[in-house]
Amino acid sequence: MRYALDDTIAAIATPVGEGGIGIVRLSGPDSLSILRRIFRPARGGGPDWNPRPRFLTYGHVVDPQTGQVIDEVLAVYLRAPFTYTRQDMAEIHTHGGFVPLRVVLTLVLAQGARLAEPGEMTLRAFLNGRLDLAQAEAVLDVVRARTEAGLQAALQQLGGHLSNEIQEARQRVLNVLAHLTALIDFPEDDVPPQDIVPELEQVARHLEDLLSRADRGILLREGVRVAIVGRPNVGKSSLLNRLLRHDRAIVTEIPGTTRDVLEETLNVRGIPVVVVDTAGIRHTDDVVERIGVERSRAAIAQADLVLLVLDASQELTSEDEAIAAQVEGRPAIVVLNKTDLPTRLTPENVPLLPEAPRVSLSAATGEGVEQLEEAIFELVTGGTVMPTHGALITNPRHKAAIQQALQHVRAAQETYRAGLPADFVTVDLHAAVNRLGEITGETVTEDLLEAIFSRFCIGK
Ligand SMILES: Nc1nc2c(ncn2[C@@H]2O[C@H](COP(=O)(O)OP(=O)(O)OP(=O)(O)O)[C@@H](O)[C@H]2O)c(=O)[nH]1
Ligand SMILES: [Mg+2]
Repeated sequence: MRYALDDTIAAIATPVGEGGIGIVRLSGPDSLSILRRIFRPARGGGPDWNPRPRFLTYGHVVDPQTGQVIDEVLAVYLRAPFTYTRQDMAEIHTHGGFVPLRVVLTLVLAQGARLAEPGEMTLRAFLNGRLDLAQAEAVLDVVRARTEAGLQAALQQLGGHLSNEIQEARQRVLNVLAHLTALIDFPEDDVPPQDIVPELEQVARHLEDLLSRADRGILLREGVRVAIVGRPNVGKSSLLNRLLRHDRAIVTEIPGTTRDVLEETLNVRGIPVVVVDTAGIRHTDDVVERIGVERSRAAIAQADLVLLVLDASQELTSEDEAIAAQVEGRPAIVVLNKTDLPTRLTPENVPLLPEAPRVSLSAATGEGVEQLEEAIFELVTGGTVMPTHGALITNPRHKAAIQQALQHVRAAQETYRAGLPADFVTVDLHAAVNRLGEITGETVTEDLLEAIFSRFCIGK
């Protein structure tokens, strides 16, 4: 990634494909002059065209070399610093097809703009102080949100909730540091006494509070993987379809119908749940089925939660037992399917996975499916409700930084209590300040920026 800020970058900001409109976006000092060269407003154009910032103007994109009309568009100029990147920007709203977008972009690049890297617009917003790092990451979380609850959490972070709390904690540590530094630098002067213990204790409590809700927040953002496993024909694919409320997987009475691993995302009370339907596990000589069975085993290993499906209308088989043995030790729910038929298995008489909750249901009628969703939610959240106040940590990077900052604050408290010299205490406090600064971006390496912004889409 290049960190040049003084050139003008451009990219297609809308997704590839057909749509009502598509947008080519520019950011940088030449945005307006490039727009002037290629855009001919329907009225009052020419090189002196002076668009009113933030107002759309109707007209045409014209190739200045050939005079050929490229597309009929709306164009807008956005004047620095009141823009996303805090630079001059322009947008050209073309017809939403791949060719008009590509031709307009090519023309913009021919006028001297450089093709933007992924996330480079947001990187500029960050480097120009429009957003801090946690807010910049929230932009991507908003785009990628898979549930409304996830979107809400991302919007809160974008609005600066998390940043404010982190800044507050960081400022408190900085105040303590300033006091200790004064003691070290001017030992003979009268530095007013300050009890740093309660101040650091408050910071530590605050960080602990944030951490206590982090796993919940990370769930909202990242979701969980749930693998549906069981021997052939017990109704795994029927259950997937039921959970999705549409027929995604092929269901037949032939054992071995599903031969590959299927993935779909569900919303279980705000948590994105990726459900994986697998091939029924059994010994088989069929090459394709055997590969499917291997993948099922891998799906168990990768899942956060396993649904072990049994056919309640039949006695347990050695295959059921063998599969249960593979699931042993992992978070799991035992699903007794086909309760619309006369049943032989009940939640009480199934000895497999004794620790796991049991849910009886019928994938055929839908009876009991809500209880399964309930059980999934309970298991992944520990049953507690989503916090509605205070900032929510949704990002493992932030969680790790807070954990480390907390350790340093705790270590500083220990050192201070032990009566060691002040500069021993300040080492840890400096480290805590730096860790907190990594969240909002005060202390940040180029590698970290690269890692964060390269995950963005081009044009964002
Ligand atoms: N009566 C009844 N039949 C069901 C139920 N769930 C599934 N079935 C039937 O059981 C058969 C197998 O269903 P599938 O969903 O294909 O089973 P599977 O576990 O995915 O099977 P494989 O892909 O072969 O491993 C089909 O004939 C379904 O209609 C149920 O709740 N009640
Ligand atoms: Mg199946």
